Parts: sequence; structure tokens; C-alpha cells
Amino acid sequence: MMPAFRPTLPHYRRNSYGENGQAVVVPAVYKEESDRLFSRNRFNQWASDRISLHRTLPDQRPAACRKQLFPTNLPPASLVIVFHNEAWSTLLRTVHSVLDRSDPRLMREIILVDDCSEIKGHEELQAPLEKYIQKLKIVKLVRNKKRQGLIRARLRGYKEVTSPVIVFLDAHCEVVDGWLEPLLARIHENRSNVVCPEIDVISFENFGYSYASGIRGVFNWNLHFRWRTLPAVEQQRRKSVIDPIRSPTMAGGLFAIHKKYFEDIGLYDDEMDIWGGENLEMSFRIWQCGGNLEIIPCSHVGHVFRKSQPYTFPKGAGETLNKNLQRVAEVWMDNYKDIFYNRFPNLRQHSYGDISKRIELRKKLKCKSFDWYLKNVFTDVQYPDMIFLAKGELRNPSTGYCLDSMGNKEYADIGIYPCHGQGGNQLLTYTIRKELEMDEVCLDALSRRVAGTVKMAPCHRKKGTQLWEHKEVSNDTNKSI
Ligand code: UD2
Ligand code: MN
Repeated sequence: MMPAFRPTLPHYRRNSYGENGQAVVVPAVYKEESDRLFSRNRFNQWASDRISLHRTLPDQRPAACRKQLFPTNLPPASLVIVFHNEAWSTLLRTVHSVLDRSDPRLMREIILVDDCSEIKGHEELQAPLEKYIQKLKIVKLVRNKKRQGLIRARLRGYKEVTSPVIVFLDAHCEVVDGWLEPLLARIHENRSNVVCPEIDVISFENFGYSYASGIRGVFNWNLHFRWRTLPAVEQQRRKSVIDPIRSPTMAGGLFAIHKKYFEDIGLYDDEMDIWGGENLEMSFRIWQCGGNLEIIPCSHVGHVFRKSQPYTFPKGAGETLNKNLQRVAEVWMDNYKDIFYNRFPNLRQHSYGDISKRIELRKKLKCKSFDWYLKNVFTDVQYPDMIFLAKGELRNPSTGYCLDSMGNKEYADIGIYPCHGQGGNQLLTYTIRKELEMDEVCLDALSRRVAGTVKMAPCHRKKGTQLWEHKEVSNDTNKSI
């Protein structure tokens, strides 16, 4: 059988697809092939396969970043990349970008952890990958015999690490010149600094590279990770645009941590499966137990943000994510966990496994309360309105279908799905300002003149396109929304 990858594509190297971070345009004749590859990875693999594994990227960081001087005795790092069914070109572009753009004295080894990728359809990740990395010298591959999920896969990688600092990256990243030193320097200053690069966006549609900066990580009460602009107090605290940004949470995939500190604060919760929640768990733990979580503006790494996951969740995506999030809420959030449970009332009875070891850890480390975290770190947190006109689902009584935010992404399409009665993405608040709100994101008729452009957008609190009148049409209409 033909392997799915073709390293000697006629186009490969003969052109300059994607150079300098440019987007790739798929010619019409390849449309069908590229659609097929898209569904495999939920990104445009056709484009990725044509871009050089050594493509150039623009360096759009503030000029001050290039003038920074670093100590000569920075601690060296080991990179851990976990993957499951990753495309050859994205995985190896991640590896090569690190090899091409890191001082070899500071990047000692690259550990790839294959989280039991399926063989069928991913043959290239077997013998061809082993052969390919041999020539790269510092790249090592370990494989999970059973699918573990990214959390335990990262712990498997950690066991191989021989350097003082561990850097984690997803398997579809590209680093920008100068990315490593600023991370290591900050850890060198203080071992309890856990640091993230600013994450640039590699378009899943065309692999164009866009620079991103000046945002930090937070969470909403559904326990979803969210990006937000910096609050005034953080902008004032920072003296310069290149100063570290204190971030209440991390996105999860791209960060550097001192190996000893990682051990001291309890690695990861190894009972978390497959995907999700570990980033909030780690973030709360770092802050509550005495560390600092920062985004370093002079370190830039691109990541392909996909629309959805291309891989399976053996126990079901909802079941897995719910359990992971409950473990976060139960161990770290004290009474604030009720705000989360109020949104998913059915989860109160849902089992989340044994958390005694993590509770024990929290005690041993004498970690602070979640209340302290909200008052000192995530000071711009928004609490759900306590006073509102109605709360519930927006149901069409004749079809039984409900408005569904489908994960509550800003400006993403909203959907109409059968009402499931479990809150979550179907739980809206009809605010006293007559908005239909879900965690600072409001139903917005983006333009009144163009039909069909209703989306969720950040609440602007100015009525206009976010004002929704509720009219009772007959006596038997359910008054709640
Ligand atoms: C984000 C993080 C990701 C992780 C996740 C929450 C960024 C850029 N990415 O989602 O690192 O923190 O939130 O859990 O911050 N993988 C496995 N085994 C699995 C599933 C995934 O090894 O069972 C690998 C996967 O191939 C990838 C990495 O784990 O390299 C992260 O997965 P993702 O890219 O699907 O997650 P992402 O970026 O949507
Ligand atoms: Mn990813």
C-alpha cells in the first residue's frame, strides 16, 4: 500500500510555497485532494505538505527583543513533543524549526512521544520516522503501546528529559528566531517562573503565519480557556512592551518549566485522559502554590489552531472532558466550583475518579485558596449576573431545537441543535440589559441589514445589535427562554 505521505512531490522544494510565512493557495485541480486531506487532520495538509520543512518566517517582534542580552550560563532545555496521528509535514516542520532556530548549546534533545498513532493511514510515522530522525542526531522517539492522551504522554516524555528545563510544544508548531533564550532567561532568574511564548497563528486553512501579541489567558465559568486583552492594571504594571505578561491561565501546549519545579509542584494530574483541562489545572496550581505564570513577548511560536480534533476519544469526548474539568474544579476551585456546576447541573452526580492524591498535594504545598487567585491574579474576572430576566435554553417549542453556541467561540457560527437540557453550550442568560449572554459573549445580529449573520460576539453592552426583545405571543408560551 502507498504510504499517505509523498516526500518527493513534484512541487516540493521547486517552488517557494509558504516562504516567509505566506499563505498557500490550492490550485483548483487539487481542490478534491486537498479536501480529502483536510478531513484527516482538520487542517490543510495539502498546503502543509508543499511548504518546506525549513520555511522562513518573518520576525515581527518589537525591535527591543533583538537587542536583549542574555546571561552566558542559561540552563539548557529538552523539548518534548507528543503526538497522535500527526501529519508528517507538520510534525517535522516543528522539529526542523526548532533545530534551525535554537542555539544547539541550549537545546540538548528533542523527545518525540508517539501516543499510539494508528498504523493504518499513518504508516510514515512508523519505520520512515525512525529512519528520518536518526540523521537529526538529537531527536529521540518513544512510543506508547496504548493510547494515553496528551497528559500522560507528556509525562512519558518528561521521564526521558536530561536537561534542567523542559519545553513542551504541540506537534504542529513553528518557532520564530530568538524564541528560546527569553524563556530560559526568565526561568534562570527564578525557578518558579513558568513561561509561555506568545502564540502566533498558523492558519489551518492555508498555513499563512499571523503574528499575535498583547493578550493573556483566562477562563470562563464553563471552564473553557479564553484569550483576553490585558486589563489596565497589567498594562500599567509593565514598564515596556517586552516585559513579561502575568497570565491567569495558559493555553496549555506551549510552555517551558524548570524540571525540578515541575516535580516540586506535582507534575500533572495523571488521571486526566486524552485532552482538556490540564492547562487550567496547571495554571491554578502554579499561581495558588506560589509560582508565576507568564507570557514572554520576545518569544514567539506559531501553532495551527484547528477547528476541531481529528482524533477519537475512546470514552467519548463529553465524558472525558467533563471528568477532567470536574477534577480541576474539585481540587482547586473551592466553593467557586458551584458556578461551574450550576451550568452543568447533571455533572453534580457524575463521577470524576479519585482525587485524594491531588488534594494531598494541595495540602502538602500549602497552596492558597481560589478566592485568593481571583482577587490577586485574575482580577478582571467577570462573575455571572446574579440578577437577570431569565436563564435557560432558547427553544423553538414546535421543533424541540435550541440555540447552541457550539463551544462559545467568539464570532464562530452558532447552531440550532436538539435541546439536550444539560446547560453548557445551550445555557443562555437573558440579562437585565436584554442581551442573550453566555460568559461575556452575546448573541449579536452583526449587521441588521444582512440576513443570517447572527453570531456570538464579545458583549459590548451598548444594546444595538445585541438587544433582543422577548414578546409573549400566546398564553401557553413558556415564559422562560
Ligand atoms: C490546546 C493546547 C494543547 C492542550 C489542549 C488541552 C495549545 C496551542 N494547545 O489544544 O496542548 O493543552 O489545549 O488539553 O495550547 N495528542 C496526543 N494524544 C491524544 C490527543 C492529543 O498525543 O490523545 C497530542 C496532539 O497530537 C498534539 C497535542 O497532543 O500534538 C495537543 O493536542 P491538540 O493539538 O489537538 O490540542 P489543541 O491545540 O487543540
Ligand atoms: Mn495543537
